[in-house]
Amino acid sequence: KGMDELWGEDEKANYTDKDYQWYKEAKFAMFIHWGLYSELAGEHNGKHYYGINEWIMRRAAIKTGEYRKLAETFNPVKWDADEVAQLAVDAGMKYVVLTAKHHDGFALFDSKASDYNISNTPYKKDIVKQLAKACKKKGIRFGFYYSQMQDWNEKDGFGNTWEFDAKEANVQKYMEEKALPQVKELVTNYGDIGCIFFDTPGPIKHEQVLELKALVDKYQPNCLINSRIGRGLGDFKTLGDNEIPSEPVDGLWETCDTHNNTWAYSNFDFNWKTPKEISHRLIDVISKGGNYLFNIGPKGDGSVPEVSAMILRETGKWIAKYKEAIYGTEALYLGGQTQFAATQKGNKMYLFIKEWPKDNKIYLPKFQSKVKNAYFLDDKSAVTATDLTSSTVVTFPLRMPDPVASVIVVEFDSKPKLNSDKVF
Ligand code: H79
Repeated sequence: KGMDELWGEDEKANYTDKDYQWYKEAKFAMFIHWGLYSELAGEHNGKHYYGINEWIMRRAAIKTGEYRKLAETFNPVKWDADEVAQLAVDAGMKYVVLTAKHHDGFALFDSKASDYNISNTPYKKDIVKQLAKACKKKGIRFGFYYSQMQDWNEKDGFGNTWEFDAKEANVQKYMEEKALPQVKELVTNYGDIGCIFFDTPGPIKHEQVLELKALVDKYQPNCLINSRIGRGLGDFKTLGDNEIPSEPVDGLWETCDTHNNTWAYSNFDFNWKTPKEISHRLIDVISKGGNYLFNIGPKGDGSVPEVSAMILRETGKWIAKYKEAIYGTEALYLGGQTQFAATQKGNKMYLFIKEWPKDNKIYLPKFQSKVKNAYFLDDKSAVTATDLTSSTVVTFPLRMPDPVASVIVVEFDSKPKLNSDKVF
């Protein structure tokens, strides 16, 4: 219950008139959680904080005076924006979303609206500028995360209950003096912004959301805004953190997912998802019509944890092999099967086999469309797909399964259409 007040009651909007085709086709993207908290890496005053490290300021109840000292030592000399953008490309990701400002209030960009920003660190250089430029160079879109209400550094921001009195907070003043001016800087100084990930709208008022949205729309009319702007005014829906829906969702939506159990880097979390797990979660999301925003958490020195980078590059190899079945596809729901899932494009169904069936057979629900042809996507070797009275059975020859997931293409005489919406 306590957390409910952070999210607002209506974040369902996921329809928009903006130019969203690129977003619909993109499917896979990189989230980057990086900031002063990355320096702490899950540890404060000798105490270890397992779980989400970007919340360490609140979890350890660190006062602003002490937390701000992290800016004096923030010097991520190993950060290389081109390398990170290249990692996104290698992983098969089509856009990148960077925490321009998280709840701790520190901005990774040169801000005139608040001196609590990257310019006033030993590093000095504008990280948003570097990454926006690097993404453009690599041909992928750039977007940012911005915590519009929660700002633990400001007495008028929302959320810092351990140092300030919430009753005294003048949230409108904070919006006018920091959030709106900083968002204006972000949408005017860094070229095209593909999308914005706002977060934890909390007590934000309808008029405040309208003002924020109008500001973004004025300078970036096609920038897609997520539902966590609040009050049902987003262009696409952000599901709950790490949430994959059990059934298809219409409209534009995104699942954001951690690589381990924290968004920001922690020294104490080794629970990395494997390439197979990441691919399977991607399949789950795209078979229901969404985008998969997958997170990396660079260290305080700016380097991406090597194991995280290696796993993403490995995942990217599988994605590259089956790109036809991934990008630009639509949902095709075959029931909540764990063994397989599908996408579609034109008259083709792409059937992802996550667990190879022992009898080399998959029973699909009955299609109205007639099967014309079926084959493995990787080597084009033939597969038998037979229309039965109540199902379509796909039978394949003995072969080496792809250890991540194999993909079978089934071509129909028309757009794949199931006999019934009620499958299994
Ligand atoms: O940016 C990431 C998270 O920091 C952010 N959303 C994603 C994208 C987020 N905002 N709110 N939450 C996550 C909910 C956080 C709840 C908790 Fe906690 C934080 C539960 C456990 C840690 C607060 C602090 C309650 C207990 C400790």
